[in-house]
Amino acid sequence: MKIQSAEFITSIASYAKYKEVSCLYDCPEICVVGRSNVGKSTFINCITGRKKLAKASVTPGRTRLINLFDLNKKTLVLADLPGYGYAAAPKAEKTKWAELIESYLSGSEKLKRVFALVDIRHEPTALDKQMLKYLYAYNLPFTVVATKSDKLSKSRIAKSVQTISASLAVGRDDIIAFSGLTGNGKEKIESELDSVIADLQSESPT
Ligand SMILES: Nc1nc2c(ncn2[C@@H]2O[C@H](COP(=O)(O)OP(=O)(O)O)[C@@H](O)[C@H]2O)c(=O)[nH]1
Ligand SMILES: [Mg+2]
Repeated sequence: MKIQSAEFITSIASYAKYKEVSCLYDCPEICVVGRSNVGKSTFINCITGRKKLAKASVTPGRTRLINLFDLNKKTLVLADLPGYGYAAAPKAEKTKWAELIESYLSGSEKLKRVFALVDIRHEPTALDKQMLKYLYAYNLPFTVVATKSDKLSKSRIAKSVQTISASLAVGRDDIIAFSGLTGNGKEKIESELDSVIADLQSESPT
């Protein structure tokens, strides 16, 4: 699915507010998770073709809210989750983010696919691994996206994907090397979106 239209719906600071807002639409949801600065906003801007839809920031840890976007006129709703692992954040704030992310991931019935972003240049962090465990525990279908692939040569990309695959115990074919700069991997993401919609049609009652 190519994203033809993408519109910001609203920002959400609490799970209660999410419940209120998500009642107003009736389509599957996808979300983007990853540590702060991994490239979530850039990923969203790239796949939607809208350079400024999600604010990409040079200051990490700025997104404290869940931002919801309408894709292709309520074909899908995309949730941009606050990034984890921002060391400089005050502890109380970290706890608040964790609560929001956890209640969303465990509670959203509309959520059909999680795009878990990791930096292709680094071994997944402890928090990345924790996130993956969490996704397994809650039985949430996910796709690992290895961002910033433009920073590596082709052979280094293959090696990194191998490392990430081993570290997260995820099949190599289930990891998409991606660059928001060059658009590498964008088509694969688009076919993942197709499969989200196809899965949904096959599970709906006749
Ligand atoms: N070279 C390169 N830089 C990227 C890419 N994606 C993100 N960045 C840079 O990484 C920083 C954080 O990106 P951002 O999208 O704001 O990350 P977020 O905190 O996860 O939303 C910014 O300086 C981006 O320009 C990418 O694919 N390639
Ligand atoms: Mg962001």
